[in-house]
Amino acid sequence: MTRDFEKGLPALLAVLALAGCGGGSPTAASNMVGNLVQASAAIQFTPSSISIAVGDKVTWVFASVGHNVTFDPVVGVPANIDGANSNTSISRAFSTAGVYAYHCNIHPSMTGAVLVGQGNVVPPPPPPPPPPPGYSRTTGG
Ligand SMILES: [Cu+2]
Repeated sequence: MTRDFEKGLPALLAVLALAGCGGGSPTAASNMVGNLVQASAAIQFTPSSISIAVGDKVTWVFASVGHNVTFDPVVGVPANIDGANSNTSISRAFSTAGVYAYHCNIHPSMTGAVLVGQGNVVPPPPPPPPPPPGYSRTTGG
């Protein structure tokens, strides 16, 4: 008969499962969540424009060709990413709503823009209107 074997199999599988899940290490990539712009070897920023909420960060991912991120000088703009950056990732936070155009000094045809708080992010709903002034609860009886 195979009944005893079948009865024991679930217990055996449970033991194996417990023994096997000891080393679950979480991926440590919380710094790189979303809002990535690739500064590619093909001499372009991808995507060329990115929309974020106020206070969010954008991370530029520089490939093998050196690039920089030089912002137009407008109010609220973060610091430029100067020099020739390759094989690295550099972030900037945007704490002021606005449109921040930028380019690469080395390759003037490389342009991009960061749209901060420009409507892609759903705003909180407005508060409910107050009840009309004449409203009263005297409908009893
Ligand atoms: Cu460049």
